[in-house]
Amino acid sequence: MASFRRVLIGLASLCVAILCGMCSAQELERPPVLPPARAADCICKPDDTICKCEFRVEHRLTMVLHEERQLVKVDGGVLKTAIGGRTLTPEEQERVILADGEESRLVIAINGIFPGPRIDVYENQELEIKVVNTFHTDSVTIHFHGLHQQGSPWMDGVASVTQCPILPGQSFVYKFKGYPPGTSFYHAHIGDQRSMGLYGPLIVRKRDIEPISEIIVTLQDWNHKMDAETAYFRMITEQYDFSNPNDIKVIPTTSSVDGGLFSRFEFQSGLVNGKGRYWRNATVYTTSPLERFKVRTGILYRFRVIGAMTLYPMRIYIEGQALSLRSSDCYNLQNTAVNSIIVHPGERYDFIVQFQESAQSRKEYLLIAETIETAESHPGKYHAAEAVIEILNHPGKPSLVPPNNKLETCTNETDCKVFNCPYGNTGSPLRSCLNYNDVNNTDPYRDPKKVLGQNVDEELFFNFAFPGFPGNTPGSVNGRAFVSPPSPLLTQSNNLRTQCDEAKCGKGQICECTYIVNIPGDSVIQMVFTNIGNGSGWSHPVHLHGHSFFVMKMGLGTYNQTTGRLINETTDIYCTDDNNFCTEIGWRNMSWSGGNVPGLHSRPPIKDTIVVPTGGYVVVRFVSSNPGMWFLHCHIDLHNTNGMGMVINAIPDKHPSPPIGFPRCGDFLYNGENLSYDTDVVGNGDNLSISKGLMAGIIMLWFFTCNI
Ligand SMILES: *[C@@H]1O[C@H](CO)[C@@H](O)[C@H](O)[C@H]1NC(C)=O
Ligand SMILES: *[C@@H]1O[C@H](CO)[C@@H](O)[C@H](O)[C@H]1NC(C)=O
Ligand SMILES: *[C@@H]1O[C@H](CO)[C@@H](O)[C@H](O)[C@H]1NC(C)=O
Ligand SMILES: *[C@@H]1O[C@H](CO)[C@@H](O)[C@H](O)[C@H]1NC(C)=O
Ligand SMILES: *[C@@H]1O[C@H](CO)[C@@H](O)[C@H](O)[C@H]1NC(C)=O
Ligand SMILES: *[C@@H]1O[C@H](CO)[C@@H](O)[C@H](O)[C@H]1NC(C)=O
Ligand SMILES: *[C@@H]1O[C@H](CO)[C@@H](O)[C@H](O)[C@H]1NC(C)=O
Ligand SMILES: *[C@@H]1O[C@H](CO)[C@@H](O)[C@H](O)[C@H]1NC(C)=O
Ligand SMILES: *[C@@H]1O[C@H](CO)[C@@H](O)[C@H](O)[C@H]1NC(C)=O
Ligand SMILES: [Cu+2]
Repeated sequence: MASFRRVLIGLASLCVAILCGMCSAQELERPPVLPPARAADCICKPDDTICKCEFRVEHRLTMVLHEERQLVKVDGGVLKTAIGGRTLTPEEQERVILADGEESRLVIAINGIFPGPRIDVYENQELEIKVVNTFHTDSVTIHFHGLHQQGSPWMDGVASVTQCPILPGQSFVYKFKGYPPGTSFYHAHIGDQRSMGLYGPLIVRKRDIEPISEIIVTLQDWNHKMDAETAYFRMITEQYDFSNPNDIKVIPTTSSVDGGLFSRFEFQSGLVNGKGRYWRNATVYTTSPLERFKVRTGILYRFRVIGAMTLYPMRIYIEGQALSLRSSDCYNLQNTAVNSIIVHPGERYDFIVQFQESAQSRKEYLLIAETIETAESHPGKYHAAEAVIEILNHPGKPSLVPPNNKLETCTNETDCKVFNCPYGNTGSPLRSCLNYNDVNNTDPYRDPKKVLGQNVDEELFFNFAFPGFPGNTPGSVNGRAFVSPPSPLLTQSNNLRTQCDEAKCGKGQICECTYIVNIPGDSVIQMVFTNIGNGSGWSHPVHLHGHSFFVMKMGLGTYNQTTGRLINETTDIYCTDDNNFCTEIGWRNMSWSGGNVPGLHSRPPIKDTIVVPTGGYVVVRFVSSNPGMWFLHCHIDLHNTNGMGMVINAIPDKHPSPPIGFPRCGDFLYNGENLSYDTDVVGNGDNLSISKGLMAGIIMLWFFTCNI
């Protein structure tokens, strides 16, 4: 036995020696990714058959040295100990969770960092992420946003839909394939934990793509006072400005240029990769250090921008630079030169920038992601996330407190192009709008042929809004506010007791239930997402799990051409009920039914998250081929937890079986000697055989050795 083990170890180290040689060679060729990988990150090697990482989910405080238990303050862009005022060493600075440097606020960290570690995986590579919940009270789940989970629907991470919440003290291994390739992210999928920092980048790489330097930008809106539950209740009630005790004021809801509203989650600071500064008013800001990307002129940089915001869409641009749009949500778009891109919560954008040396060039440029709230709706405030781009080969010293010149060279004659407006026009001659009707898909990996044409197999309408009688206007889809089941729908659907009751739901009624719609396999599914009727008017980026869909058409209302304000909602859709709750809707022109919609895109872009314009609609299509229970919801967590979500049960008769021992959970309704719930045994998935176990051990050993 002992000798057998020695042979094994010998074999393993031989493997390690050979493979490590290979992986370091690969590493040399790979151009840099900024920010550089840290020990906490999960960086897979191209040849790993299984890539294993551990994610310890924990609470941390901002502005402390965690190990030393010392409070930290910021002073003129420099971090110092709060008591004693000693300047931190670079190593200490790295360890401080900053956010906006205001207060010492509770956040969620993974492996000690905020936002969570970067996952860097290769296309179709197997990932095993062991999530360890070290919280005292809260449960967690993690959703890998944008990944299809084909064949592994139970790894989708939606609490009560695809799995039981992971309880404090428990671990759960997420095992799935890295697909599709592109820029994605992972985030909490229970309650509003994402707003506390439970998210991180997830990059799926093609093995053969032309190498290019990369800059990863995660965007977050930040409130340094509210935890997740407080934010939820502030949205439902009101929020107040207590700064002057003699004059307590309600903080009003802000809006975009079309009059579209944003819920009450007061924006205080924007964060790029967890760092930002708090603009006390439009001119005075705190000096907390920003994320800093060190670049060189003449080199192409691929920016991978991830919309991890809780609520606010942000328009991203780089001072004085043109952006070449390349992809969104993992799929390629025809190269389009734009000046800025509006990123909605849940969306991702890749664009390319090349910095040039010229007479006007500077040592530093700011990357700015400004919310799309109008100036009038938040007077005296500036709401933006910022990061510094430092040109290494330009003379001069970097600044500790970079100024914000908000340099954008738009004129009436050469207006700036804004991509992905959720409305018709910007209300300014300086900027013009492009949306998904105006860009073409150039992704060679998915052929749109099957979804083109004037016929579909299934046609579904989903209205995302807050309709209802005053006092009862929950977030809902088709008037149905989502109720979480006691057990995961995917694996313990027998326990569901809150099915939608057609007598209480539907035409002109508001109900609370677990809304599930079945779709068949091998079919062209058309979904029409709307944001209309009583309870419309709020921004909703809609995200479908398990799929990427073709965006066939974006339909808008009518706008004032001068001010950009919405005048009327779209007239293409007809609401059947007298209350205008739009719980049952259809095309006004009946001849559009069955897929015969005029103005469909001939080269439709592919997305998994799309904003539904206020007063408008989006037509999407996909071929149904991924059995499972897939959540379809507004990606603003606060709206989703308020009920704006539902489940697409894809190909119900083809659901695969979960792995053996997959966790089960549910109510306990005391019923004497009788069992009140189903006892069917689940699982006939993979049995871990000995040879597989040994192989995994060897791979793990290799992985860890290579990482040192
Ligand atoms: C911003 O705040 C500073 C300091 O409180 C004050 O001096 C300044 O007048 C304010 N500016 C505006 C535009 O309100
Ligand atoms: C740009 O157009 C707006 C509105 O048409 C006008 O008010 C403004 O004066 C123009 N600015 C310039 C520099 O021409
Ligand atoms: C998109 O493709 C269509 C059809 O090939 C073409 O007519 C159109 O000009 C393209 N749009 C852009 C913005 O290139
Ligand atoms: C929604 O409809 C209800 C019932 O007709 C009405 O009382 C309420 O004022 C409407 N709300 C809006 C925002 O139109
Ligand atoms: C558009 O807004 C302008 C400015 O408020 C107003 O004068 C004009 O009448 C509006 N146009 C329409 C069609 O409502
Ligand atoms: C807006 O819709 C109303 C009701 O359908 C209609 O009477 C009005 O003419 C529309 N206004 C515009 C500017 O389209
Ligand atoms: C209904 O739609 C069809 C197809 O687009 C069109 O030809 C027809 O004119 C429309 N009817 C009305 C009343 O708008
Ligand atoms: C238990 O089940 C038996 C048989 O179905 C039934 O007669 C009995 O009433 C049940 N007991 C309770 C406490 O529900
Ligand atoms: C798993 O292992 C059990 C016990 O060894 C065996 O009976 C069963 O057939 C195996 N299942 C599969 C899917 O291999
Ligand atoms: Cu929403």
